[in-house]
Amino acid sequence: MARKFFVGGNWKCNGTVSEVNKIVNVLNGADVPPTDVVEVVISPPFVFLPQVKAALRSDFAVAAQNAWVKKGGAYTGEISAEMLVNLEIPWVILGHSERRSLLKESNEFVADKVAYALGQGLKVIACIGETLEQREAGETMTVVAEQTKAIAEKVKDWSNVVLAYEPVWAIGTGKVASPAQAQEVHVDLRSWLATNVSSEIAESVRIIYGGSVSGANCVELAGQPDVDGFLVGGASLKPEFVDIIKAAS
Ligand code: G2H
Repeated sequence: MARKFFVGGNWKCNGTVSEVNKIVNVLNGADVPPTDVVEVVISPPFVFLPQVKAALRSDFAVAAQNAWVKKGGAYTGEISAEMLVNLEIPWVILGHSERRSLLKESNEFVADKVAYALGQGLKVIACIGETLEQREAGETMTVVAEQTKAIAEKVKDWSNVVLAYEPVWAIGTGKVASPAQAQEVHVDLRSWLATNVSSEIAESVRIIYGGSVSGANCVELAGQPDVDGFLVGGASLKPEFVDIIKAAS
């Protein structure tokens, strides 16, 4: 079965009420390919989730940028998967490299979060990717495989998982991976999944690319057979995000 193109907009820790309204207005007025061609998911900061969900066009979905690793309770400052489900937020981004590096989220912790969120009925954009140091040491696939293995050990049903390959050196730096670099890792990752999980999952799971995706580079990246979409940061706050969605067609 063909993998449907997926475009996520990760707003990270950005926005005000009026900026959010402006971006949503641009998205709502955009002429984009239909939902059988592209799945679009917008991920604002937690505090704007209800506002965005209420105002956003119905063919786009919303995602949280994180969720707590288990049932809520005495965890000050955290947001539980149950709360997201209660608010009818269908998606969550987990394991973003900014959380792995700045907040020291380990492979195991991320995997526990992925498993818990899936268990609560959320769909998960699970992020993986190597640092520049690891790439230069020839460790890209080792790192990406370890991150994926931690998830694979705790997740059996991959139907609600999208894997986002985001090389850390390309994130917010303007240094996008070349289409060939992205394709190479996506192919290796798919082959790792075929060997270590199953050939069906390797074939069906969407592997999207993230890291300085823009209106200028999205078409060539989208042309790679194993690039099933994008997780977009900086450019998702700008009108060019619409061009990135259109790269699906
Ligand atoms: C990678 C990406 C979105 P940017 O973090 O997840 O951000 O497109 O700004 O590099």
